[in-house]
Amino acid sequence: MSIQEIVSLLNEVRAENILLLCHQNADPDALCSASVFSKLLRRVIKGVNVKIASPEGVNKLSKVLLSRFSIEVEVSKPDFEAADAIFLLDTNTIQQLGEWSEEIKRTDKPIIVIDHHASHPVTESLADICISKEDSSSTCEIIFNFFRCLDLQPSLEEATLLFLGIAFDTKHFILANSETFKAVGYLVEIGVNPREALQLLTLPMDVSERIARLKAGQRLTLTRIKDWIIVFSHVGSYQASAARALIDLGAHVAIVSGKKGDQVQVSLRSSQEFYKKTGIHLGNDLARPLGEYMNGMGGGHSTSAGMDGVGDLDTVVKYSIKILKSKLKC
Ligand SMILES: [Mn+2]
Repeated sequence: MSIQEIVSLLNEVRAENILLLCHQNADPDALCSASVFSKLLRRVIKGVNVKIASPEGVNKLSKVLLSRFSIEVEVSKPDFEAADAIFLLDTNTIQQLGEWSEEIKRTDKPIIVIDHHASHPVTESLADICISKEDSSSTCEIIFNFFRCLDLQPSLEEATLLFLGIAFDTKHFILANSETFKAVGYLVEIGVNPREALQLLTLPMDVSERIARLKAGQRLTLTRIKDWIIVFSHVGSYQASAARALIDLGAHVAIVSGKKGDQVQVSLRSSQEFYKKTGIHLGNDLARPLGEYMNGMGGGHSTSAGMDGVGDLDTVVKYSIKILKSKLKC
């Protein structure tokens, strides 16, 4: 499946109005890929009208990009009836479209998916064309390759947006492969300034977040289990940011709680090294049982998880240590 097939489908249905959808809370990869793709379509199909919409708005970093670049995104429900073709960008399941997913199920207009996550069977069955390239770092990298296929060159602004999407999804190139670096090299040759562009992906931290992080450091208690350094702390807000900060300070696992009445909210983070060497999945192995134990719910990813429950901070500490000790066979 290629860009040529997309263009011929759009010509076949004489598409005049095209709708590009991002996932909820669109991140820079979703937003930048949609923006650059809209410009590419306007170049390839003369007179076409392309709209970008993102259910429930865009995320914090994307908001910074919206203020910096000329990108128009609708956050209220667009006119699905008026669209001759609908694209889903960086969107793996239609659930990621929130309430708008009903429109996708209902429509008889062509649906085209462009994504870099493993394709979901339901999304595949709804799509007329499904380009899901799991080996691409980002949707922006796929859009970049469309330019190559069409023998077109991105403008400097387009190149910058593609660079930003790729940088964001690869965690500033930590997850990049050789194809990604080739694409990035090309974009930099067009004139993208990596240092300036990357600066746009760092959110300024407000005072209350800084204080929460510093207080978390001040209040931390440290436990060693085998060679692993586990730290606990508590702050009134910004638990997730504080937990990340404690990992940066040197902890292998950071568990930061916040208490509101008898409710306790916990953010858990671990280093990649901890996950790789112990196989302990923070979401499944720690946050979930902790949530059950504390009459709440917990879960998340391998090195980043959260839990909401009822009880005190002491219970969080004791039960977490108990689970970790048993998992680490102490
Ligand atoms: Mn992405």
